[in-house]
Amino acid sequence: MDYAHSDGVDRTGTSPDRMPTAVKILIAGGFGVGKTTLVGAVSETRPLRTEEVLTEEGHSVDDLSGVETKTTTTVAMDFGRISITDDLVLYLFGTPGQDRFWFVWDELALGALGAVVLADTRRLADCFPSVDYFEKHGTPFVVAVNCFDGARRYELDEVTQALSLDPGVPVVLCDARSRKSGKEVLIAVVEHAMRSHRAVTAASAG
Ligand SMILES: Nc1nc2c(ncn2[C@@H]2O[C@H](COP(=O)(O)OP(=O)(O)OP(=O)(O)O)[C@@H](O)[C@H]2O)c(=O)[nH]1
Ligand SMILES: [Mg+2]
Repeated sequence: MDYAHSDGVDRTGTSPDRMPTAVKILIAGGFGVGKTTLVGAVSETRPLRTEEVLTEEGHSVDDLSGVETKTTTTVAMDFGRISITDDLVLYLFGTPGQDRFWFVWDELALGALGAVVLADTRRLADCFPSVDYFEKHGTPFVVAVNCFDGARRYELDEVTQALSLDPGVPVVLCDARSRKSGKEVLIAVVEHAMRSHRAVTAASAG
């Protein structure tokens, strides 16, 4: 797919100093699902992180099952940048995974073209709040199942059913540690968001 021209704008023959289109994508999902890992794996610039150390005192509120080796958590956001083509740059905003940081979501979500909801099949229900949020706000999103070692593999349509997703919501598998895999997820969300925005535009025109 040629993203540069998919918005209907003819940019052939434009000057070499033209600015690429920049879009904002959110990386969301439950606690410890790999959001910071994904942003770090794909970002071309050194990612900005806001990590704090998980303390003993927090163990009663932070459910570490499945991610027992985790030592830090995101308290505000992750930020990274990746060029998909010469004409399209994505700015990635990773959300904090814990409920007590919900208050930053509305700020982070402002102006986002689309979102990735990362899911861990060992704790699938943890991504319900993210799915609910994007459904409620009409933000196009894809669900990316982060394939942790040893986690049970599910069929993609089992994930669709378990999360009661609209059948139009793409579900993909990924490895959040892999740049190639992360980039494929981002291409999936850009394609889905463009399809959704075109459908909305067509419906309001006709
Ligand atoms: N085996 C495996 N480990 C992973 C994968 N993705 C992330 N991890 C590990 O899982 C832990 C959690 O990853 P983070 O990227 O911090 O998760 P997060 O979603 O940003 O966490 P919060 O910000 O606290 O919600 C880290 O120790 C990662 O190294 C994966 O695909 N496979
Ligand atoms: Mg994080």
